[in-house]
Amino acid sequence: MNRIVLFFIFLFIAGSPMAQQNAPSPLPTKQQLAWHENEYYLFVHFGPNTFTDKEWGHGDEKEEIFNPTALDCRQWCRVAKAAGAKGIIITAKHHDGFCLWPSKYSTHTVRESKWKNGRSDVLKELSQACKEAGLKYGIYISPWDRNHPDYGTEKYNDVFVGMMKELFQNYGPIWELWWDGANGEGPNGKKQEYDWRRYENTVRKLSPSTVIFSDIGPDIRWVGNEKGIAGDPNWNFLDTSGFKRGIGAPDTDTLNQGNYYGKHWIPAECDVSIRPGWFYHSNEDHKVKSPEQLFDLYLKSVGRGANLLLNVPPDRRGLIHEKDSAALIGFKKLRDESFSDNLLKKADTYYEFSQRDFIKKPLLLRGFDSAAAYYGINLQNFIADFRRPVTVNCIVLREAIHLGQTIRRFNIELYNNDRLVGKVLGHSVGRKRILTFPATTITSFRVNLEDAKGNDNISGIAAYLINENLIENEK
Ligand code: FUL
Repeated sequence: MNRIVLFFIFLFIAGSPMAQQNAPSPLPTKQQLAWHENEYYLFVHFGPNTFTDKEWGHGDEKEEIFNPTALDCRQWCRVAKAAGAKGIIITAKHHDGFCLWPSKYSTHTVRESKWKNGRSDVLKELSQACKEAGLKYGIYISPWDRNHPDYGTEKYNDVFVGMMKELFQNYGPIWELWWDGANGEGPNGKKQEYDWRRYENTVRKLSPSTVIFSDIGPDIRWVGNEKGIAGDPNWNFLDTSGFKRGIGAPDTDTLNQGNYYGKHWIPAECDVSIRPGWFYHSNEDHKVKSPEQLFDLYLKSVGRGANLLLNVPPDRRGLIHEKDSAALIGFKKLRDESFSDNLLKKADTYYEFSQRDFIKKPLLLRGFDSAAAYYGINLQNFIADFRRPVTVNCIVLREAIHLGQTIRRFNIELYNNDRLVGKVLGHSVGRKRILTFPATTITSFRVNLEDAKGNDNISGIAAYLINENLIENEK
């Protein structure tokens, strides 16, 4: 066979589904693994838009309009803590270009505002408050800048890099950095050629432990919508080659579900606002999402293996509004009530053909709320025997994702004594999979693995009976 024919045969084999299946599956980095464990945290949109009732400021707003009357970042942190959120990500600079810190690269900052006579720095206050409260601190910075005179020229890339240096040098450690992919026109009508490679190198050099979010990572991907809903299935993998941030990004369905055979571990983060807008508008005070709506979003984000970034915009005082904090506390209460009593604690757990209690319960339960640092159990033929009738409507699984994400399809048979009384189907698992179904009285359940990419490893299983009204089951 001549070389050309051999080359084409190689190409054919390399591109075949079989070869893809045998390719090693990507694994998360240490930073990504830690990121997964912070499953839910707050987003804070704050800036001139808060005072002008806009969502996208034009960049020509006078600095003096930024004038919170009672700003208190400790209050934000108290609310975040009470709500069980693990951190706060703040819009250091939104599209209007206004900097919430006194950047030397701009004349459109808190320094030029009247607030505290220009001697103010929201980033510093929040970074301090997060440290005191033990919360993660993250920063959103929009490359798109509708104010900066250099925007649209090569010089602006220096400005953007310089700004990021200020952030990392003065306000670190920064846990997550959020790059918005939007690229509109600057004050002179020009669009910018973003030097993403340089931006990324800058961050990696200054702070290797920071995870970077954008449409396509490198560490965390956008989920493809602003409703807070991850795909079902949801893969932690994405192919990024040939794609760009913003307009050149993969289509939103792909971002929503990821690529099963994707080459990179780039998990999804679900960003959504507690109100219709990202910024505070008093006419939306009666449109704050209810605890039940937030719980539903939790099921569709964290419950599908993604993280939830919930936006709670401070008002013109610079405080989280009472309505929002009440909803957040209600949301926390619903999560606590729903997931406090793992019915599996009282069950025998084993594999078919194995001795009862072969699977040590601590193994199943210990990994549940902490990073799983050990080999998990397999899913196939896993049986939980409650030895008495119990009513359940929710089963939660965790994949040992430090070993990868492999489970593609499985089902759970529900038995009442020997009678099959229900069957629950599932696709991806990932960091956490919350399956809900109509309440069913059972004495045991059994899991069957239908398809997986490689060896499957489960690090936690739990069963609950949660308030029926919180569950919206697909019929
Ligand atoms: C988008 C922005 O245009 C919105 O204003 C908001 O900041 C959202 C989180 O990202 O791209």
